[in-house]
Amino acid sequence: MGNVAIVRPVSAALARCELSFVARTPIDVARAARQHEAYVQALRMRGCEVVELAALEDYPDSVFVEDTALVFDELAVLTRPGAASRRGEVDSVAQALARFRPLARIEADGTLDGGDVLRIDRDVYVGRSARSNDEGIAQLRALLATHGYRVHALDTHECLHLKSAVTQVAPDAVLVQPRWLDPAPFAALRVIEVDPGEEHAANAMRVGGGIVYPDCFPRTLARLEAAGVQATLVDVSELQKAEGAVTCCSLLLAN
Ligand code: CIR
Repeated sequence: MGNVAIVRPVSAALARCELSFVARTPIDVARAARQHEAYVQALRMRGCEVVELAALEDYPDSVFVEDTALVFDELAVLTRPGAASRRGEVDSVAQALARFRPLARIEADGTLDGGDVLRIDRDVYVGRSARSNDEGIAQLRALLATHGYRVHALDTHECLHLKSAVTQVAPDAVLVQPRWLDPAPFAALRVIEVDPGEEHAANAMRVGGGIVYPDCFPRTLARLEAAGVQATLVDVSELQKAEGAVTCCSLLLAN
């Protein structure tokens, strides 16, 4: 069984991205594009077949494809992103996903960003955030109920998305930023906390039996390695200035 990763190149307009909890600093878009290419290469090294969508130059945040859809084994759910500036990113993702899955869609007035959704087996954790509202979460719950998934809404604090605060790093382990999320719902798993000095370190992308992980969190990396997690490191510093990280640049499908 392999993985397909759907990605999209960096928009030339990246510097006009949405920002919520990160201060705006100059972004070197050419460097961001090179970092994205290296990230895509890291996905290939971890065994992914990569499907690259056409660039959407008029959508500054369009490299962050994770927010536009949720992919399950049985179906894909197109989101209605919480930021109005991002809603036009969804249709081209729909075209690409239609090859792989039956499609469903979050409808107005629901909002949902893929970055707020963490699936662990049949449990689907959804951040109730500025981007994902109760209506969007209720629609997702209804869509997934017939497929046997349990949807749990979780409150996050001071971060953009649920997956800014927690990601899965092994079948039995999550990586958590406890300042932004109460880890109690994950007590049945091993909970690895980020190093307190590495605020944004909780976003890891689990793929190919290990993780793709930013190269700028050495102390949290040491904790992950001590827990037996194998990491492929990437420099995503320019994408981090756009409040992105590693999960947000892919839609991952198991096939
Ligand atoms: C935004 O605010 O929508 C983008 N600047 C960053 C989105 C990052 N997405 C993610 O982590 N899933």
